[in-house]
Amino acid sequence: MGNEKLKLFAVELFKINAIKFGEFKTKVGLMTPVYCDLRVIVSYPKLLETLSDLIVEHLKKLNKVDIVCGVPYTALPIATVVSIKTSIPMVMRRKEAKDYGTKKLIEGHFNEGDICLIVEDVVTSGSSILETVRDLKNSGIKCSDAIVLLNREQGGSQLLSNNGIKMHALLNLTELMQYLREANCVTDAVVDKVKTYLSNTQVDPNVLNLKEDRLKLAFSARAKFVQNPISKKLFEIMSTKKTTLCVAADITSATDLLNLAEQVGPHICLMKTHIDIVEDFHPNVINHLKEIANRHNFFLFEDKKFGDIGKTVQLQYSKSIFQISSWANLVTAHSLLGKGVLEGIKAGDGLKERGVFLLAETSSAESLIDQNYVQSTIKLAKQYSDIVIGIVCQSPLFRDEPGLIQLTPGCHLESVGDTLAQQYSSPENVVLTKGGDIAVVGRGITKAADRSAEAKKYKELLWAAYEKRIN
Ligand code: BMP
Repeated sequence: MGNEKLKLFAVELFKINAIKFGEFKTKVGLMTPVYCDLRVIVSYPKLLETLSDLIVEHLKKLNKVDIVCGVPYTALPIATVVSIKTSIPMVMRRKEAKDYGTKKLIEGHFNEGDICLIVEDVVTSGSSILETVRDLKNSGIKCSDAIVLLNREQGGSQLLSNNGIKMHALLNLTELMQYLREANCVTDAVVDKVKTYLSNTQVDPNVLNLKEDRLKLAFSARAKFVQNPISKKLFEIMSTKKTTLCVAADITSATDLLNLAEQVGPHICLMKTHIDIVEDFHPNVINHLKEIANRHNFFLFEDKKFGDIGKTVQLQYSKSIFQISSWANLVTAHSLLGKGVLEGIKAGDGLKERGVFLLAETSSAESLIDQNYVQSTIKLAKQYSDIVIGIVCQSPLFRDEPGLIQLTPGCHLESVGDTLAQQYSSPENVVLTKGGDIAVVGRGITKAADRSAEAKKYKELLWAAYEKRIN
């Protein structure tokens, strides 16, 4: 791999605008004076071939590899050409979280223990490579080396090496700047600007940690990612009681509500209420419920689905005959009106330790929620991670947030739905296909002849599916 070849290649990249200078915003929101985006290379087959040749030359110096994998998406075509030129088979990593469970994470044929070479265009922190490595490793593939075109020299190499990956960069940013200067593509001022930027923006590799896949982690390990004390305690309850069952106590009689709490208490982590459907409600009911919840070690969770302006939510949460904030550690909220709802809950009087499950998707058929709404809900949840402890949804929308809990309603062993648009899945489906951490079961338990036995059955099925998932 001669420097001349690389130098010519660097100039070509500059000419096709794959390397730009100015003021750009990076993926993590920081400003940078240099931006490298090799997505355009697919429009220049000759350059794509040159890059692949440079990678192949380097690849020959490494130990034998069985397969190659490009980090999606930019490096996919690069890896494809490398694969064709070397006859080394390729695999592809799926990036879409939604496909988890229904589709494989890694496409292509491979054997357990195969050694995979990672191909990437540009490395800043190294976290994109690590996400790909994580999925490859979860599929039984070994990874130890990554060939990359450009190392931006911002801590990526160290992070990768901390995680057992040796990075082989064809170019680093300092060399690139030198080549472009020599070819008169940039001025001394630009070179200096990039130099200053580099020395000011070193990422500490010790603070960079790859977020682990929620679906593969034990609850006990996930507890360390959260700050909210209720969330921490909920993970603890789930681990120690070995239960991910939330009973939906949609009961209209106060006595029956308390009966249900006694019957299912030993088997649940959460009791979800719609307290405003209790026809003979009296504040004393709450005292009894609190005592039962304490004794059986579960949390009370009012499914109010707050969705008004912040001030109204604050009043609905703390006032009224139900005084939700005085007894329910957890509540649900809609994200439709944005942050005001969460601010309203935070501003309410009542229990200090409180948390919210934000509704992103529903089990009700033909809801009006679209993908934009779903993604904005997840974003809001991340912004309010002090109060939002989880998401109510029907698919694994957030795999890289191990601290967030997925609550999935619509779980029933026998029925497929009701006459009012409710849709059901089996406990195994909820956990393994839909990615649910906690499953909400209402009528599947409340209508059973022996509610206690039925709750135990659901608890055990859900727990077995969870163990299968993390193993
Ligand atoms: P059941 O299992 O009996 O269908 O009860 C489901 C419970 O979960 C109800 O209390 C309902 O309000 C709630 N729920 C749901 O069914 N789907 C959702 O998308 C969100 C919910 O809160």
